[in-house]
Amino acid sequence: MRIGIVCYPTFGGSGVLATELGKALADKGHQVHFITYQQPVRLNEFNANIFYHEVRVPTYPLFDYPPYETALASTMVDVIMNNRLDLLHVHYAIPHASAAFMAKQIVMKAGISIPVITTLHGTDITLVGRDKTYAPVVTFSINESDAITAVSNNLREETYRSFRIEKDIEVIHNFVDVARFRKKGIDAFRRVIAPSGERILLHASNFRKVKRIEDVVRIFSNVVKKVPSKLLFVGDGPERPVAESLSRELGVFDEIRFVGKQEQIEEILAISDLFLLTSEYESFGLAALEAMAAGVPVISTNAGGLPEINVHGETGFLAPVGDVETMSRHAIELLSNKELLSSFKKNAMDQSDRFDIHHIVPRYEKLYNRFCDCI
Ligand code: GMT
Repeated sequence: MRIGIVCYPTFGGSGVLATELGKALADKGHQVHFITYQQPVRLNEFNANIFYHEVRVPTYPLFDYPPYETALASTMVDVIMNNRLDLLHVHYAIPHASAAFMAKQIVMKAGISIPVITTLHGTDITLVGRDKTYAPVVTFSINESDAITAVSNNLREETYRSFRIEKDIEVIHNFVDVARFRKKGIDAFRRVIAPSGERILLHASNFRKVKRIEDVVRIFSNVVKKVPSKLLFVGDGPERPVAESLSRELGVFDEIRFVGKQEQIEEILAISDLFLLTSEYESFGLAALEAMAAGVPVISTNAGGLPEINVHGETGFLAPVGDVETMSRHAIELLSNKELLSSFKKNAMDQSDRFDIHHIVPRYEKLYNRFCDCI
C-alpha cells in the first residue's frame, strides 16, 4: 500500500508512535510517506520505502500566525496526487484531521477518493481539543474521518464524553518494539551516574504541567532518605525550572541529573531500576511501556489509560494523582527488596510483550485493508 502518515515530528508520544508505525509498515513492504514540518526524531535510518515530505509555511508580514493548516492541506494534496496514495493516516486530531478533510475534498474534485484514518492520542482530546476555541472543528473533522482509532479504552471513553462523535472509535493500543529495548546496561555508563552502586530512578517526558514533575522530585526526595539512589530526568520543557528549584529546596539537587532530550532512550532505560510517571492524565503512557519493555518497573498514577498497561502489584504500582506518600512508599518497598524488584522487572517485560509491535501493527494493516484491498 501507499500510505501517507501525518504527525508531529517531535519527541512527544504521538510523533514517536506514528514514526515507529511508519517504519514498521515500510519494513513490511508498504510505501510510507511522512508529511510533517520537520524530520521526525525517530526517523533516523534509511529505508527505500520511506519518503519524507516537508510542509513549508511561507511567512509574510501580514501573517502574525502563519497558516500551517493551509500549508499542510496543500502538501497533502500534492503528495496524494503525485504518489497515488491509497490512504492518509493522521496522528493527533489538531490540526491534522481537519487539514486531511480539506485535502480529501480537494482531491475529490479531481476524481480521487482517499480514505482518512484519524488516530486520537490524548491531549488532542483531553486538553487542547476540548477547548471551546477548537472543539467544533475537532468534532467535525473526527466525524468526517473514515475510521477513528484511540490509543486506549480510556481515551475512547473520554472522546465520547467530550465530543458528539457519531462513529465507532476503535481502540488500537500503542505498541513498542520490544526487541529494541531488551538491552544489557553498560556498566561503565551506570558507574558514571551511580558511582557507589546507587539505585537509578528515571523520569522521561516533555515536562509539561500535566506530568506533575514536582511530584517526581518529592518522591525522589523521600526515596533517597531510605535507599541510596540517583534520579535522571530525560526530556525538557516548561516545568524544568520548577523541578530544579524544588530539588534545591529539598536538598536533593546534587543527586539529580537533567540529561535533556535523548534519542537513545533504550540505553538509559537499560541502566535504570525504576520509572516514575506522576501525570495528572495519560491517555496511554508510551514512555511507561518503553520502560517496561526494558524491564524497568513503573510507579505511576492511576490516571487515564495507565491502568491498562501498568498492573498494580505486578509490573509496578499505581496510586491516585498527587499521592506522593503512597508512591514514595511503593518505590522504597521495591528498591529495597532485590527479589521483589527482579520479579517486577520480569513481569514488566512480560506485560510489554502483549504490546509488542508484531501484535499491534497488523491491527492497523487490517484496518487499512477495509478501505483498500491491496495488502
Ligand atoms: O505526553 C504528551 O504530552 C505528548 C502527547 C503527544 O500527543 O505526543 O502524548 C500523548 O500521546 C501518547 C502516544 O499515544 C500517549 O502515550 C500519551 O499518554 C499522551 N499524553 C497524554 O495523554 C497527556
